[in-house]
Amino acid sequence: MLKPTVESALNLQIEREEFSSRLYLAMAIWCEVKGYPGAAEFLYRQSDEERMHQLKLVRFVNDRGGVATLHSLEQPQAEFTSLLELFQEVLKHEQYISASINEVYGITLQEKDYTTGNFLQWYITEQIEEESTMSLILDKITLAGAESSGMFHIDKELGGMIQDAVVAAE
Ligand code: OFO
Repeated sequence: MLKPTVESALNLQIEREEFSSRLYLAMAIWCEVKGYPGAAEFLYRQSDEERMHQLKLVRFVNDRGGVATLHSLEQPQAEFTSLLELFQEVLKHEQYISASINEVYGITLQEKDYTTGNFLQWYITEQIEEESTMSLILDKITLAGAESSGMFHIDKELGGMIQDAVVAAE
């Protein structure tokens, strides 16, 4: 049975994962409309992944005798000045989510809820991977400079990252 402090921390994380999914959806839409199809595919996929992260938490809370709750969410940022600014926001958001997961993990330690702490390890590892992928992308965009030919190649590369992930999953 989940303690109320752990249950409410997990519910807050559910809200944040749902917001992440909506934020990446808004970003994917911006990329698609602005002519970055590769980046759009990448972000649509990220949005789906965040939804999966949310669902995994929802199922865990319910399985452990708690009740997953949903909240209303603020509207995500939908306008960006460039692909560079957009991915700067992505990295900032991932860092914020990592801090949030660490906070929830800290609460499980305080409450001696090692089962939930163990469950959260998956999220901790996932955040390390996501932060490193996003900062790699950001480095590439920065190196490519603002020219449209550089952005064209970055966009193709982002589209290719999706193909690689699909092949790896098969
Ligand atoms: Fe939910 O994986 Fe990052 O944010």
